[in-house]
Amino acid sequence: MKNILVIGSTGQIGSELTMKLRRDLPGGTTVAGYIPGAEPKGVLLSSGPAEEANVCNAKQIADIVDKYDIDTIYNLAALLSATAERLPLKAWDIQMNGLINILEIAREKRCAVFTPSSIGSFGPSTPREDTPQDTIQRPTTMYGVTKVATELLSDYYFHRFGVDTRSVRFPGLISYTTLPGGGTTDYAVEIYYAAVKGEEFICPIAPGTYMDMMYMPDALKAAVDIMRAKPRYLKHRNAFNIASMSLEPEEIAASIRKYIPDFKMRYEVDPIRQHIADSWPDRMDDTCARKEWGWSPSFDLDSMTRDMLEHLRTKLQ
Ligand code: AKB
Repeated sequence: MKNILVIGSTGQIGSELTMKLRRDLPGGTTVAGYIPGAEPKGVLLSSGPAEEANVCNAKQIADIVDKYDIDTIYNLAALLSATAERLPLKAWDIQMNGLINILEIAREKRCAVFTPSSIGSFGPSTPREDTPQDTIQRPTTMYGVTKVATELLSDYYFHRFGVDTRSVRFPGLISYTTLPGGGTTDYAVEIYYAAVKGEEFICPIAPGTYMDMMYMPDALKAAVDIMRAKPRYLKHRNAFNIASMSLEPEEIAASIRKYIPDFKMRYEVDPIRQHIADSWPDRMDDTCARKEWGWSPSFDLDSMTRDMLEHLRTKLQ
């Protein structure tokens, strides 16, 4: 992993992953791929090259791979779960037609590819507790359908053409740098912004709704470590369960109140997001990731809350 293209570099994951790769892997080039309207700014722009990289434009991506001698592609372009329910055909186009473009380029030009999967790749018939690595995947959302197909297609390209595809199933990701947009787990980020602004938080997800969540530094570590793992130890590839904490809204609110005692939250449940959340697991079993490439998260709820509040206080002051 030396010269890397991050497609979707200005999104929630991409904006931090691009910076981490530039910091942690000096000596190579990490190109920040973006689409018009979501151009990189500030340090993301000044710290390395940026190129327009629309996943649906195969020639554009192939030209970047040639220009920078790219060996690894992080394909982060996606519509998240709630937006994908509103725009299912667009989600299909980006997530599926985009993916096949990337896999074909990777096949021809010998690149490794990381395309994230998600807890959204599971559905209501999946075991909810300790969801196994290999289990029923019959999602009922377009987001989930594209994520299962992403896993299958990525495995297909590995077995059929030897393309080095690897991935993880991300939980809901909590971070302070770039807001997510259109996801079912977004509430777990927005709650911290409301707390720091001194606002009451209106929670769109019902109390008692457990979902896997993870703090961004752990998610970034996973995205890098899986691509650096020794291939001979990987029995699985697309995609590994990775878990860190299983949370419901009241628990996050209680953790925030340890630092902001008068924080207030009430519920206005969004039926679309709630329906999606109810179809996802409560807690994944990540034993395979731990065994096959040493996955281990660092943050728990309270250490994440402390760090989130500290950074957001600086950011929002
Ligand atoms: C979403 O809520 O859609 C995403 C995810 C869990 O994949 N954050």
